[in-house]
Amino acid sequence: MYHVALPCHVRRTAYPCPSPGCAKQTPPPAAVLNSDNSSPLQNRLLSLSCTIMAGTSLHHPTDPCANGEHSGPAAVAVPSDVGTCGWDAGIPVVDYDVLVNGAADQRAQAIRDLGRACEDWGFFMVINHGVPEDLKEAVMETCRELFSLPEEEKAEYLEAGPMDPVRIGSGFYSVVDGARYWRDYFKMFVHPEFHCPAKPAKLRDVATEYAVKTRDLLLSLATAISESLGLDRGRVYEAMDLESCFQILTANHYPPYAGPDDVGLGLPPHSDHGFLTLLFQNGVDGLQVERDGQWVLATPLPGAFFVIAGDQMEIVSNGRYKSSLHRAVVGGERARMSMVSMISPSLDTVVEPVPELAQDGQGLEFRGIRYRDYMEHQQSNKLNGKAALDIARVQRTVSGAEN
Ligand SMILES: O=C(O)CCC(=O)C(=O)O
Repeated sequence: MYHVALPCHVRRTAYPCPSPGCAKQTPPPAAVLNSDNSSPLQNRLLSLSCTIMAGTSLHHPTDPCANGEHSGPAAVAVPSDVGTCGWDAGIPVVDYDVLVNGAADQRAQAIRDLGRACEDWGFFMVINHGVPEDLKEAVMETCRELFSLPEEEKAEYLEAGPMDPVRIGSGFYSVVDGARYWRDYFKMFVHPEFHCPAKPAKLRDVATEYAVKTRDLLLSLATAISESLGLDRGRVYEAMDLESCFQILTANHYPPYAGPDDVGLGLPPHSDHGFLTLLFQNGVDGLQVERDGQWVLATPLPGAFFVIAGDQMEIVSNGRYKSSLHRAVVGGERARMSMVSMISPSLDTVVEPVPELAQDGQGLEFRGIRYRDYMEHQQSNKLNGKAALDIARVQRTVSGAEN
């Protein structure tokens, strides 16, 4: 068993941060207090003792490590420069209805706000998005049923690798993790080909509908993002050949936390390998996003999706929009679930920056890379923040020459 001390988690909170080194020691104004500060996770995340559990199996039915096949996990890398409590996280909110149906001036403002959200955060919430709440609930509930199926029903997917179309496992990719994370996952490739386990029986229909609705939303956001970059609305779509986009649905299940400490890691800091990710959760917080070197707890508005910029966004925008570094933190007695829908270019698309976005005199920040190669690279290695992007980054010497 291995313990790593974790400084204070940055979050909105009703109490002064007790962490040593925290810059803000005064309580927030009443207007930004959380209304629900009584949930176990909320309270635990406020704890002074923010310690990561690593190296302990979940002892959960879907945990491929539960039989102890791994030994001697290494330390989890945890940023040490966190510790300031963000009383008001200020995560940007995009009103999709305004973006699509607003009057010209409202729309123009919404596009500017979207651009700022992508530039400053690479992360925002989208409201009035049109994906029905009962469909969201149905897809999450069906995935919950999948996690609880007997082991033998899932066995064929437990050994799957990152490029297999259906995959069930624990941690990130337990073969390379080097530490155990408090998370079970279920991934399926849903576009251009739809892959799905036979059980639960209703999964196919529910996931098909959810995949279509969230894909439409993400593709529409892609056109608005293109505009926000000062390009034609179809430019990013065309540059990434999103007509034939690739889509993955992922359900994450973080069982009630039973580690030795108050808080553990469900997923270590990472950015997503794709272009754009949509995420919602089951009412239990735990997603944290990095902003200016600090971790901010992402607490959603009712019904909102989180939208997360992925590495392909950073590449295609020539680094103008950064992919978001985020992680999942667990603690408390309630299981957490999150549902992820991610779109990317097709596996065979070579992704490169849109040339119009080359900075004056600076050229392109990234070289072209086939998305399949990028995805395989990021998914087959230990998660290490945004290090995967380096494979596509143009390295320059001090004199400015490219390597
Ligand atoms: O569960 C969450 O909130 C984060 C999930 C995530 O980052 C992922 O699936 O890549």
